[in-house]
Amino acid sequence: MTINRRKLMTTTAAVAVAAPFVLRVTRANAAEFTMKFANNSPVTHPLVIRAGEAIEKIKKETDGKVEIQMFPNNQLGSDTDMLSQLRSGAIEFFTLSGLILSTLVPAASINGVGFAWSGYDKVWPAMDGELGTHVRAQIAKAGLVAQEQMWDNGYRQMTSSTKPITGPDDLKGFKIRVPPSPLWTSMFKAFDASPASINFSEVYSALQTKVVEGQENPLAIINTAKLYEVQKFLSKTNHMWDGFWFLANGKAWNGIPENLRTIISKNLNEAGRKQREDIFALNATLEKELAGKGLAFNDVNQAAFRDKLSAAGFYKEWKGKYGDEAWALLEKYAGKIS
Ligand code: X2X
Repeated sequence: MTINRRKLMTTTAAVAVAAPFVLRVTRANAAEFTMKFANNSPVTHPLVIRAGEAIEKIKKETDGKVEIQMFPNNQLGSDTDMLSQLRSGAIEFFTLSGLILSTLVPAASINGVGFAWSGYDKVWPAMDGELGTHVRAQIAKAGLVAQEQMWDNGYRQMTSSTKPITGPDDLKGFKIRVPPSPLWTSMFKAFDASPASINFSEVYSALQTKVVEGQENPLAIINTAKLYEVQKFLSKTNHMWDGFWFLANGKAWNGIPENLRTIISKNLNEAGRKQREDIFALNATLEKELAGKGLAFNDVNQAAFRDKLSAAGFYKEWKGKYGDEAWALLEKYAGKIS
């Protein structure tokens, strides 16, 4: 699959190089805006599949004026690299976890506060409502544009190659990979674990070579990135909810005429809503599938983890960082957090 996709990308690049010669004779169909969309997601992940559909529709509905080339699976580098590329305008679009975006826009990690969300019935109204609006306003201040609808990454689960995580005590000294984001590091430090910030592009090999014992990710990522090949245990901690903002370089975005922007946004948001449904459906089937692939599942008592975070002052610290106003928005949707 990866090889095919790479071949496809090579072909696309070759076509793009040859395009100027073609354009002389088919001027009417020439794309006016050829843009790049990069992401970290495996090619079989619903994000890549639904974005691919949106890209086709955008091309059709703009009569070929807008052509978006997708570079999935960290083909253009790590999340950290791609965020730089987005800011410089080397790429126009990028899907990024709000938690990693927080390295640039601190408010953007707020949806990832540990054990905040009891279910999607709370998450989506928040992110489609005032909490999302608050974060998007902060993103705009950094010169980036976030589409209205966030895409789902999912509820995150802990995996390990050494032992199952059955309660917070199992995290003591546990060498765990976390994405580059202060909230992640802070939370696992509060558990007395030993977190290492590693971009997703390096996670499989970090687990394979045992640089770290474990990692945490939603089921759809664990499956599509084949992390079950290098992990033995999966603890259903549901410790954070994480989603992807569909980001654009602000300058590039504002350079697109409004009528075309409307078509792009409509299709991206529509695809995002479908992608949310895909992830939701996968959550119902993936436990069985991953168990079949050799992962041993266990449940946990979430309250024990939350109590440990409270005792470590984690919630107090992050409430202070986000500020009372943002925290009140989080609690308005998620319920009281302490
Ligand atoms: O880096 C990760 O673990 C991932 C794939 O979940 C994110 O994009 C945050």
